[in-house]
Amino acid sequence: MKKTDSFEASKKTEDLSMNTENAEGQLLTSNHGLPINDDQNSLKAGERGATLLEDFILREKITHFDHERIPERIVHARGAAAHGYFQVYESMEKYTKAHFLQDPSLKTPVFVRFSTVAGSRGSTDLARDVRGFAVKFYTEQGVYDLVGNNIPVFFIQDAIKFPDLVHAVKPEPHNEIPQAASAHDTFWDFISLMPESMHMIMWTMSDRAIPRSYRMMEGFGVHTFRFINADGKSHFVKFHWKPLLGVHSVCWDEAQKISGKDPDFHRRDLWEAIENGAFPEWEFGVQLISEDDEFKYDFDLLDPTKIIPEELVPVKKIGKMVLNRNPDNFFAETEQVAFHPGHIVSGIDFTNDPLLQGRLFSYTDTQLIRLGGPNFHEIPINRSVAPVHNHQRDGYMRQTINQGRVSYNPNSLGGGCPFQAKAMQGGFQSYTERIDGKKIRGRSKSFFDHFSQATLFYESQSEAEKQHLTDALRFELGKVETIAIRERMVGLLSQINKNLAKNVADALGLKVPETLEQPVNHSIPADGNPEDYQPVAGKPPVKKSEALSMNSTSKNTIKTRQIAVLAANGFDEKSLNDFKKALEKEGAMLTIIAPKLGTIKSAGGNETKVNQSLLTAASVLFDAVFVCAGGKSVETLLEEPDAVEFVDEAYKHCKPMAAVGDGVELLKASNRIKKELGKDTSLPLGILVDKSPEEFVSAIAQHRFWEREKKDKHLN
Ligand code: HDE
Repeated sequence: MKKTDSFEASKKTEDLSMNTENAEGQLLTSNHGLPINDDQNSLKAGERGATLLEDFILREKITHFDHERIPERIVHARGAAAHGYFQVYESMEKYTKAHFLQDPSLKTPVFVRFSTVAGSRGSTDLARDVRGFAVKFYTEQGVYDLVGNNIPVFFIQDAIKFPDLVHAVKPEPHNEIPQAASAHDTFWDFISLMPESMHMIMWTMSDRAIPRSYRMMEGFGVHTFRFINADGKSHFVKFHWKPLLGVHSVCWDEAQKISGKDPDFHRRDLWEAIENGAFPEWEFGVQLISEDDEFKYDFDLLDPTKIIPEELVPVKKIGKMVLNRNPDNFFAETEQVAFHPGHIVSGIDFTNDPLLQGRLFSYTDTQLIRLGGPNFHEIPINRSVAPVHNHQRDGYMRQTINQGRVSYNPNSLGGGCPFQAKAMQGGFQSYTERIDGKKIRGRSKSFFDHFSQATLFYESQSEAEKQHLTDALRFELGKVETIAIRERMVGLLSQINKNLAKNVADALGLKVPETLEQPVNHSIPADGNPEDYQPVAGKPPVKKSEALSMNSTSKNTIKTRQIAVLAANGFDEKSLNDFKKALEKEGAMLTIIAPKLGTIKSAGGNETKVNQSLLTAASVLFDAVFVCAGGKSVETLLEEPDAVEFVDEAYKHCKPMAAVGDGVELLKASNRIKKELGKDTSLPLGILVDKSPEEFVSAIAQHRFWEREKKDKHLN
């Protein structure tokens, strides 16, 4: 029995089981149930003759194959997903009547898809990109989709700019280059003309855009939504997912190398964690703002380029989500799942955020082309566990067999069924928001402060994070060929933070203009007066926000961390066993890496299985490195350039490393480490020689020792 089977079968799992198929012990058949006798040869006129048109078995097989592909998602094409459940900690009745947020004993099934945005279906997981974080709750009152990202703001304020943004970031249309990368001219051309994107750019240039794992990312609903309680009272709400493993990232050099060594790194990581029973968990958090406080802040709650700092409105953790089952079939589930921010339940409602309003149109529309028609809600993964009764009928691939002659409302022939649901029966009622105003194409002035929260984000970062963000901009703009685009970007960055602009400009061979002119906003109507559309200088809502820095994330666990153990024949069994025991006790996963596959013999003559050879393993795929003691083992490893490169790279990427006994000799074979070890008697941060396994556990929990990196002089 698979570990995941031991978990309580959820309602959705039962529902899906009606459509699952298992061929174990069965005869091969055609799609129409005819047992097939020969699946190796087509029907021919004579042994060497032409294939006959009559061969319905061949034709069925090839025709189905020819039609196997559907269009990939226009954005978020590359993804991975898992099943699980959500449970609220205490009733949220005071704020919302949403049924799944009332009863702490209720487990609501969920299906969650994580994704990158720009790359195509086969692109690398480690692109510098936003990650999608889409959750489908199969509630007893219908499907609720929380279609969020791992970054709490967005590039643009109005849905009408979305096709422009996506065209700019996708591979350039003349040569389809580059794949899954924003480091090219069209993206930065667009961005450099759109000051409203600056806050999001700070996030996407930070290490948040290269997560260590989907399991170590935050999720955000981005827009402000509404909670509505049974009395019809509304609260504004922002949604958060907080991973229990903390928020962690890799570094850019590593990301680029992982893309070559294992482009499925995140997909594999999610899959393996669940198969191993290390179920990923997130706490669900809400920031609640009363209706009366709508205009209390310097920023507009409807502006999706703004956060509400947690210092102003704390995140209240109201529940937990656990992912405990991998999909049975990637296409049927992960590919065919159709999310839509408009799939909501009573107790939750929208606001007038103009980005959200546009999304409410887009998602159903895109499923119509992607999944081929209006019945995509009947596909098993999309099917509601709450019963569905209405007068919608027919269309391609209709599955439901509606009985009776009535498909209209009002009707008397069907006894008036199905009945409209009263509010107390869960009938959805839109929030009766008062709207007074002229019909205009325009944007509220309250959306015009484009820089203060970008500054807040930058200034809330740790030194190492600032350095990485600076380097990311240097990399991305360094790949841009048009000098004028780079110059415009330096101008915009100087509005955020002068040192940041200077450090980026230096690397690009540019100068920051002495006098900082207001940047021009090019996103204005043809007859608009540019003066009316200039960004306004706002004040950051708080000076610093700890929650914005990954440095302040929880660093108290090494659960599921991947530890590389370098060893060869003659290794010291005791030191390996001591470390193995201590690390595995804390939930880490060890991989024994040796020059060749098979087994290695300890100095005492006992055999241990090798999990990977130096040829198939790579330092960038691990969180930490342990070098076993044992003179002969270390001697062998020293003769392997791949072993030396392994520790050298782990050092470069600031990973915790431990060596016991002669193991330190392998570390010293790396020039970088030797230089550092030679500096004084104390060891460089995160390098543990002849230390206890427990000290190694604490070092791994720190994730990285960024202090090892070279820093710019002017960072702040
Ligand atoms: Fe999406 N987005 N989006 N988006 N989005 C899609 O729907 C769109 C936006 C997000 O795993 C598409 O089924 C518009 C913000 C996720 O299947 C499409 C606008 C946020 C996913 C679409 C936005 C998201 C999508 C493409 C601006 C974070 C993947 C395929 C108005 C809050 C869901 C599809 C999955 C997917 C449109 C902006 C998140 C075309 C028009 C902001 C996680 O409908």
